[in-house]
Amino acid sequence: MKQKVIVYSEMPEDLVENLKQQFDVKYYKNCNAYTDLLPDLEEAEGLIGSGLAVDRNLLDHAPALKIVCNIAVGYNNLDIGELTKRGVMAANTPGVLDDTTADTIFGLLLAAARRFTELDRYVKEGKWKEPVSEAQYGIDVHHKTLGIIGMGRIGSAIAKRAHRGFDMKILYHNRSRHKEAENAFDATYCSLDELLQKSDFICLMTPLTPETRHLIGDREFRLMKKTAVFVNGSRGQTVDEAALIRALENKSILAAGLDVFDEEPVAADNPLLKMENVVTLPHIGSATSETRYAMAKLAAENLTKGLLGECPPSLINREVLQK
Ligand code: 8YV
Repeated sequence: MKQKVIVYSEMPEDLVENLKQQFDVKYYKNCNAYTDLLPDLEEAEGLIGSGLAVDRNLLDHAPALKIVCNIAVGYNNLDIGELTKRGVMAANTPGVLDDTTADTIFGLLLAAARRFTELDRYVKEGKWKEPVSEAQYGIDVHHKTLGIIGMGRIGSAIAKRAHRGFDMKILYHNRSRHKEAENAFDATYCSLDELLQKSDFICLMTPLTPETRHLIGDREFRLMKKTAVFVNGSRGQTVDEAALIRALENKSILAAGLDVFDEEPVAADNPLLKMENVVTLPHIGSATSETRYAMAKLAAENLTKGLLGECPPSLINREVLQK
C-alpha cells in the first residue's frame, strides 16, 4: 500500500503528479489550520506545504507522521523540538531562493530610498505638472553604509549586490562571524547597537526564533540615524510593529521597506499602509515562478527521500536519524 502524503498548499501540477506516482496523495489547495486536514491526518506519513503551524496539537492527530517538508526556508511555523522528540523529520528549502529574495530586498531598499511607490502614485494621480523639485528628491543608496542583521545565505546575497553593484560599505551582525562575507564583500562584523548607529540602510534578515522576536523595538529605532531606511525581509514578529509605527510617525527614521508584517495578510487599517514613506509588499521575497518552482521541487525531493528511507537533502533536525 502506498504511503499517505498530505499536500496542504498549492503546488505545481507536475510535481503533484510525480508525488502521486509514489504516494497516496491527498491534495488540499486551501488549508488554514490543521483541523482542515483531520480526515487524512491520522494516517499521513508525509506533510508538505508552506506556513501551517506544525505543533503539538497537529502532531497529536498525526501519529504516523515521518516527515514535514516546508516549501520555505523559514521554519518558525514548525515546532522543531516537538518534531524531534517524536522522531519526525523536518526539512526546508535553503539556497534556491537566495538570489530572488536578495533581489526583492534590494528592490525594497531602492524603492524606499528613491520613493518609487510614492512617486509612481504621484504620476498616476496626475500630480506631475512640472519638473520635480526638492519635495520629490530621495536619498542616494550607492556609496552608503548598509547594515545587515542576519548574515546567512540571503544576507550574503544582499551584501554581494550592495558591495559589487552599489559600492556600499557593509556592516553586519550575526550569531557568528561570517568570514566568507568579510573576505568577499569587505563586510565588517559589529554589535547590533553599533550597526544600528552607523548604518544608512538596515536590512533585517534574521530567522524568527524566541531570541529574535521583537529584536527591533523602540530602543533600537532610537539608535538608528534620523535618515535611516529600515527594511524587513525576515518575519513581521522580529520587529515590534507598534514601535516601528512610532519611529516613522516621530520621524526618528526616514523610511521603511516591508515585505513582512506582524499579521499577514496585513489588516486594511494598519497605520503603515497610510504612510507615504513606507513601501509595502505582500511577502513576495521568493515569489517568482522560477524560484517558487525550485522551492516546491526541493521540498518534494526532501519528502520523497525522507519517506524512502534516504536522507532528505535539506533536513533540519539531523538528530532524528540517530534515534
Ligand atoms: C514564504 C519565505 O514564506 O521561504 C521563506 O521562508 O518567507 C517565503 O518564501 C513561503 O515560501 C511561501 O508562503
